[in-house]
Amino acid sequence: MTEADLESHRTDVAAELRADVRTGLTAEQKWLPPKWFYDAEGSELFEKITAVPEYYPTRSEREVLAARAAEVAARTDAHTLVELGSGSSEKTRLLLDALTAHGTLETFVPMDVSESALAEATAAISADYPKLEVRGVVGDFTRHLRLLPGTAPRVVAFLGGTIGNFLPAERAAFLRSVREVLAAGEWLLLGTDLVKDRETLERAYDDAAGVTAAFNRNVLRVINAQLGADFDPDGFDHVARWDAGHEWIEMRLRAQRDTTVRIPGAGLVVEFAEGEHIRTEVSAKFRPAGVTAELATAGFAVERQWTDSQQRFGVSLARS
Ligand code: AVJ
Repeated sequence: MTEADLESHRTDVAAELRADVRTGLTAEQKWLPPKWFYDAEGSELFEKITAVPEYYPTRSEREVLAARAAEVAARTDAHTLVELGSGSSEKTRLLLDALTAHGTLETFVPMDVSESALAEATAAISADYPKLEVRGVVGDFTRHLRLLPGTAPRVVAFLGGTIGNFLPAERAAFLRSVREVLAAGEWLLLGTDLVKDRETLERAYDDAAGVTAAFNRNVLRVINAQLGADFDPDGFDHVARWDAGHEWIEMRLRAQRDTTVRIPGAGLVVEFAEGEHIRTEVSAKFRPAGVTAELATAGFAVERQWTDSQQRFGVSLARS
């Protein structure tokens, strides 16, 4: 992107945050979209979450990718690897190594809403893979998919279980939109966290060191910084609950007392009663057969499906 593009992108992003805050914080049941966690600080906190002992998804997915990356390369003959929500692109190296060794890869396209995380990742990958063309895209993968460059066949990797952060209807729409930008014979590599016991799940989202709690509260700091709000993040408790009916983890921020928050950038004054919460994230967990069915509905055929040795996390390779 040029500086002018970046600048108009930032304006876009600010307007979107304002709209999301207005919609979410004036709703009967208050909520905020999880993508606003990820400013520079939030992206760093997420990286720290991936290292806490309770948060297994990153390690479980890495185990699958380490075991299967060569098979992904052999089956897909990918010329382009696109990574949606790439963050630090750390697990992606397993794929880049395999695809480079296979000899077909030309271009890597990491896409992320976090400009800082993307800049760091792009620089690091370029340095380590000098023959690879690296084309970072700052953008929201729910809206900017059409911008994806690279020659076919492309593999679009959507890892980490981030698909679980969509609500079911958004998830269906998203998978369809990915299918629509791909030509027949291109690929989606999808990471999905799997349904398991409540204790393991709730611990993963409420670690003893409090990193996830800080990550959750960070969304209030983002709103303070971007919209001039006066949230006291420490006045909200971090809550993570397994919802067995929906099969998702729900993260909330719960007001410790009656609170009035001013959000001038959104033209809002928001009242919280003691105990009232903002839903800040859902993280859906999946069953392998359900993933296959949802992908089929979107127009993908699952060719391979893998899990780690403890069957905690799934990775599906699907053909469009
Ligand atoms: C963005 C999907 C990787 O839902 O597990 C981690 C974000 N939230 N801890 C997830 C998150 C709380 C995460 N992913």
